[in-house]
Amino acid sequence: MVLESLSKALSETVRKILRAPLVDEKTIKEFIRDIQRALLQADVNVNLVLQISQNIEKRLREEKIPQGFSKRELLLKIVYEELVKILGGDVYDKVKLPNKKPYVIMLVGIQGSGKTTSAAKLAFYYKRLNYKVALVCADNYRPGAFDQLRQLGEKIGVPVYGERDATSSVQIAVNGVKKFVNEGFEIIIVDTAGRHKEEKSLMNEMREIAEKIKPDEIMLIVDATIGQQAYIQAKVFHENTKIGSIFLTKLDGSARGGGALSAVAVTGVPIKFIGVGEKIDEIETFNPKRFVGRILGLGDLESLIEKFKLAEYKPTEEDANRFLSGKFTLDDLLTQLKSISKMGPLNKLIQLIPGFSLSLPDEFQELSKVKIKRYSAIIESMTKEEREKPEIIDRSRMRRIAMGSGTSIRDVQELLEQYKNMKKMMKMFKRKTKLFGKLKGFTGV
Ligand SMILES: Nc1nc2c(ncn2[C@@H]2O[C@H](COP(=O)(O)OP(=O)(O)OP(=O)(O)O)[C@@H](O)[C@H]2O)c(=O)[nH]1
Ligand SMILES: [Mg+2]
Repeated sequence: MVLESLSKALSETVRKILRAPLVDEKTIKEFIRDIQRALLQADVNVNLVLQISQNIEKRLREEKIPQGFSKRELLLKIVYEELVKILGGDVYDKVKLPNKKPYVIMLVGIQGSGKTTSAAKLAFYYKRLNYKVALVCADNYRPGAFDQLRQLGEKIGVPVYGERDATSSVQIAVNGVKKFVNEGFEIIIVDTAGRHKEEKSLMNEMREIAEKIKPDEIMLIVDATIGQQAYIQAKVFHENTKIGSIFLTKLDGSARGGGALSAVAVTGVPIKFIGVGEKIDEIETFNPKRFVGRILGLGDLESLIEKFKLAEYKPTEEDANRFLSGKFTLDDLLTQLKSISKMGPLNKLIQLIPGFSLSLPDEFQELSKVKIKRYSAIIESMTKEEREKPEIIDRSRMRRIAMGSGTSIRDVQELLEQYKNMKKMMKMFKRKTKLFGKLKGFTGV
């Protein structure tokens, strides 16, 4: 798996704390020291490591253990959250699929960082999500750059634009984007050159291309094997052209990947993808929460975190009002699904309605964990438009959504059906609650 050594060290540490008969000061100190050691070995910046350990200790001192939880569980939750934080935290939750057409992605990065390989991986990734994708090779420095991309494009059936003997890479980029926009392509990925005599001329060229083609997203490609040095690279690029996302390559087998990940996350730019091998399908979307769950090697971690969330969940008046206003969009459903487990927030909300002691109907109760995951993935694979107007989801959109979420068309249909029922239920609740007059019960929850 990615970052094998870090993962091994961390999961070992976690197992140790799980086995410890007693979680006292000494065990905790040792636990934190083990984590420090693992992070340092993965080339995470020393100051960052110190900061994490201080945060963990401070939070352990200050946070009360919620009822029904043990100190051990609280400790794990804090460690999980602090690690997620250094990898970008909730930034990922805001990362969406391109929802504008055409959508132009410009790749930048230094020589050998993996731009061309990643361009093809991205094309493959989006093509599988049923987008009409094209590639532009704006690298006229390296002979063979065009051929490299063309061969990759051929493999995945994606057209590649390039020009031989052209003198201006800016012009190639402009021509390529124009051509593919005219031909109705939805995602156009522009590969650029990394080979320049000096940094300044590279930055100038990137700026010039960006000014001319006005990409919707500039994606920085960074080689993870350079470890925490990745910070300087990300910073310099970010200052010159506004970077919208990061693709971290060569995380497979890189012992310093943890350093690279945490270093680029400091820029505040979301890490969208990671490269985990040379092959075209060796690309993964990056989600700090999922990632930390994996490297901590604790299968149950996610459910533990969910349990905490649930215990901490307090519906706001706004939640309640929206819930009852009948404006229950797929985005609302997604939010609910994310915090729901069996006796989730929906139930809590309903119990707040004065005069309502009834529990939820079966179809709410029976949302199993697997289904919640599946439903969330399905909604996450929808565009903004689809979430707002689910009625536009026809069969071809269903197919795309199913592929994007790793589910089947039937699953998508089922989700939409469930959603419709829930929406109906909301309306019914609304009518009923009217009978009970004002919803005073919601305040001061
Ligand atoms: N192991 C591994 N190798 C990768 C990954 N991504 C790219 N590479 C390799 O890195 C090397 C450089 O990749 P390129 O895509 O040509 O890099 P580039 O940034 O386009 O290079 P220039 O165009 O010369 O600036 C190639 O050997 C790729 O196979 C990855 O995720 N894992
Ligand atoms: Mg290249």
